[in-house]
Amino acid sequence: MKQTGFIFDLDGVIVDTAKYHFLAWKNLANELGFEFTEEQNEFFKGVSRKRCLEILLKIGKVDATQKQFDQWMIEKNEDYLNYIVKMNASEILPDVPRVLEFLKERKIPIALGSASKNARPILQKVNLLHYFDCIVDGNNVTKAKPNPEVFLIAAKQLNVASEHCVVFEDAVAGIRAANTANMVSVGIGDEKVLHEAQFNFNDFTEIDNSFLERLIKK
Ligand code: B16
Ligand code: MG
Repeated sequence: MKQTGFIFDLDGVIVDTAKYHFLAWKNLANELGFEFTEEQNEFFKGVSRKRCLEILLKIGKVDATQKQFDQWMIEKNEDYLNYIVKMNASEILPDVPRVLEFLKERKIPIALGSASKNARPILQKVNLLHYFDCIVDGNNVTKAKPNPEVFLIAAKQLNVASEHCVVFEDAVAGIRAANTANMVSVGIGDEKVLHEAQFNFNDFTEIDNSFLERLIKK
């Protein structure tokens, strides 16, 4: 039997940091004189910080010099980090620890594959860092999802063939990245949005141990 590897996205899969990203982008939008809604924030999920700011400025019809752009990137992240420092294990999404523990007990390699450059401190804050054999995040990639780079690097670091990797994702771009990498894609969230995934669940409470066993033996 071939070794199976599991790759988890962070935001929207392990923790709900989308609400903090939203608040930080909203604060910046308000400072620049326009509104930013939760509906608009949906399009920011799984998208890099730089790309998010480009979209935000388009929404607000704001032109920026390179210097302003860089400054606003820093400002948004500092604001975001002020929310992150207050995070704790209570913010882990339901049943994530059970799934991680189940895989760990079976010595299954586990990776994080996230667009965030703050992945490590967040995992540390919620006390989950020790589950991960490798962390691949926004600091390690040059091409954003839907490019499969983040997951391909993770598979390589886990020393598992791509076709034997399982990816949990909440963003369409992430599902596409997993499919392009020839990995098993599991959508976490709205099935209508994530219909390109091979499997769909609202959250990890719907994923039982027998399903995980099946993925391991695939
Ligand atoms: P940062 P994921 C993504 O995380 C978020 O979904 C996205 O909204 C955010 O802009 C991106 O990380 C970059 O985050 O500003 O912390 O580097 O879903 O890929 O885990
Ligand atoms: Mg995500």
